[in-house]
Amino acid sequence: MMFESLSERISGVIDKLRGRGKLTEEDVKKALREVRRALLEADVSLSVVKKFISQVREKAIGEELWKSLTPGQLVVKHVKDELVAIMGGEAVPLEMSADPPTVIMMVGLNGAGKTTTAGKLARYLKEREKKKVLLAATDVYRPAAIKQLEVLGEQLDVQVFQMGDKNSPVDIAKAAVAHGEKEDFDIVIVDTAGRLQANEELMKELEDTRDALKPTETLLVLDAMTGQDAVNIA
Ligand SMILES: Nc1nc2c(ncn2[C@@H]2O[C@H](COP(=O)(O)OP(=O)(O)O)[C@@H](O)[C@H]2O)c(=O)[nH]1
Ligand SMILES: [Mg+2]
Repeated sequence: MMFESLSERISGVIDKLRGRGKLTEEDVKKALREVRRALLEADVSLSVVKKFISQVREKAIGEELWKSLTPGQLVVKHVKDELVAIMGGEAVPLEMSADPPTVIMMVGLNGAGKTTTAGKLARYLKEREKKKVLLAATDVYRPAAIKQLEVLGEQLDVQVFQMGDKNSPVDIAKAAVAHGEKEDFDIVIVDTAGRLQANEELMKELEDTRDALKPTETLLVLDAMTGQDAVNIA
């Protein structure tokens, strides 16, 4: 969502350049100023923005961009290349445990999309990677959270492990992993309850679950609108 509005703004700046023939150095500077403002308003950190702008400017000036016949396209290319570089370039594959099942724990704030993402991940691992996946329902706090996961599991034809809401999340998670071992599951995705960082008791419980499970991967699910506070949540 964040990158949609950001990319719209950047496209707007670029379109202004694209429509014209030759550009002056001043045109390019002005466009980069607008890109800079768009990035800052999208909550990209100042140091990242500075680096981004200076990289694009360096490349653009190196090519004497404003003398080119299609300067707009070149600016688009540089902006895009740099955005991809900032976003981390390549995707990192999920780490699989040498001793199955691989345990993946979904963490993140209330409503961030943990359960939805657990479902998407389960489908991906099942269909693309041909893995036997178990979903574990450990959100015992929100009414209907278990049901939500069960409905997802049914839609995806993925087994859901649950023990109702009378057991502790740690116990349910441990039992789910034991079940996964016994039944030869490749992967157990543990859907946890939402966490507000301010809530110390719940944070502690999440840490206990992590310590008990020693998950292969812990995935932090964030809303794209979170911005720089994401660093604090992590
Ligand atoms: N637009 C949008 N909505 C999402 C996305 N992921 C989840 N949601 C919605 O956000 C709400 C909370 O999602 P849920 O997975 O239950 O969050 P959880 O509390 O972290 O488990 C639900 O209404 C979802 O339909 C997403 O990628 N895009
Ligand atoms: Mg949930």
